[in-house]
Amino acid sequence: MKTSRRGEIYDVMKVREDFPVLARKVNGHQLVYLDNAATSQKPRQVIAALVDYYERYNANVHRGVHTLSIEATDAYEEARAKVQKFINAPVPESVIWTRNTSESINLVAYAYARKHLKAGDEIVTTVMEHHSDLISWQQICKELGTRLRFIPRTEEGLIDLSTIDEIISARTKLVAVTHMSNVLGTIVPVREIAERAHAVGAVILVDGAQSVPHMPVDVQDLDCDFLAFSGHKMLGPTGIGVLYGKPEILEDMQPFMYGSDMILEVSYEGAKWNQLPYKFEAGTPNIADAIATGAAVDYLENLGMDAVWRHEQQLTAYALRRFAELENYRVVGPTDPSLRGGTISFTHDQVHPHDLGTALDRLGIAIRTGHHCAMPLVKSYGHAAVARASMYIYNHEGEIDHLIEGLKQAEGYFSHAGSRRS
Ligand code: C6P
Repeated sequence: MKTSRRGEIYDVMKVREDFPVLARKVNGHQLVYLDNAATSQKPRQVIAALVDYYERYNANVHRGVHTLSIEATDAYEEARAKVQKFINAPVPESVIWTRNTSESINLVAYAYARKHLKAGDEIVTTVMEHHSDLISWQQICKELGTRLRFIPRTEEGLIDLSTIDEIISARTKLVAVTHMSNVLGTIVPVREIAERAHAVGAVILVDGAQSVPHMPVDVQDLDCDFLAFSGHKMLGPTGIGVLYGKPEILEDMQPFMYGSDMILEVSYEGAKWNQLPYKFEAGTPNIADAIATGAAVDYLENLGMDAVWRHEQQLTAYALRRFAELENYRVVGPTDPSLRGGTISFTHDQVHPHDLGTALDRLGIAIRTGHHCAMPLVKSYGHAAVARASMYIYNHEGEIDHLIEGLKQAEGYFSHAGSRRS
């Protein structure tokens, strides 16, 4: 692993040069972008891959015999192979392009759960899921008469496995858990949960929206049956996501959507489905964004996912130390940096998170405030909203210092102005 002159794992300043937007000024200040859990910024290499496709070989895939179509098809399938390698999937056919994590989870809910679950069965999730990995299962339960059960959290915000053998039982048919909480930063012990799920004959879906961009994720090592994630949180474009599935499970599933490319043969009476992964990719796919996601994977592989993760862990440890210096701010979630990622939610004893977010924006610092699409979790801490700073490969300690100074300023301003919204 390479270490830069400043003792960083890779040269963050050099990496920053690849991200045009990071040179921007916002409200007269140098942009400090700490909203990476919502979406990451994009390097020139990813933007160039998009431009290159549209300028040189824009064509539909899997349909043409002309040069442009063949080039587009090759690039589209190469990107799939890059993703396959990135998550160590056994075969490229196990990687399905979707629109985002939400669609990937919905695909499993529609095409797997509806076929394999029935009234009386149980679905198990955790209390720290994003709405995408909660509402789909609530709806399936309403429709099929299945029961939704929750793995609890500890006071500190870690997953509590003490009752796992009771929660995941012979009635459990599907387990759906996040790999890293988008609110608490908590890393969920997915491998242990997968072992328990498989011991009772259930399948496990992992929501990797917040883990795949930040740490090495190996689907064979985790032994998950499904993994869902989004391109836009890992340097790629919006509108593209991935569903990994074990090939034998995908084979046994019905298509999620119907149309062109997902069929082998059609008559007026019926149709025969195409092979994997095309069975799940109806219609003209998001070709440009898939190819650009391949470029994003190249970028991350070039840094090395071990290096990316170590960089973020160091930065998280630094940020948590700096937060601990603040008297009236409270971190919501685990404070041990080895148990969490670089997504740090926090509150102030008096100042509303939205006011903090607005005050920081005046200083060019972008954070997110609200319930972060995990309303029940945020509410369980007694809050309607929290502020959240989330880091990525290009953030550095100097930016954390700006954040902390900004928070001190905001506190001073609002204490005088008397902000006490609930
Ligand atoms: N969380 C956040 O600011 P989509 O929007 O489909 O790409 O990803 C959904 C999703 C699913 N699971 C987790 C753990 C997530 O964090 C997200 C997206 C963003 O926290 C936008 S709400």
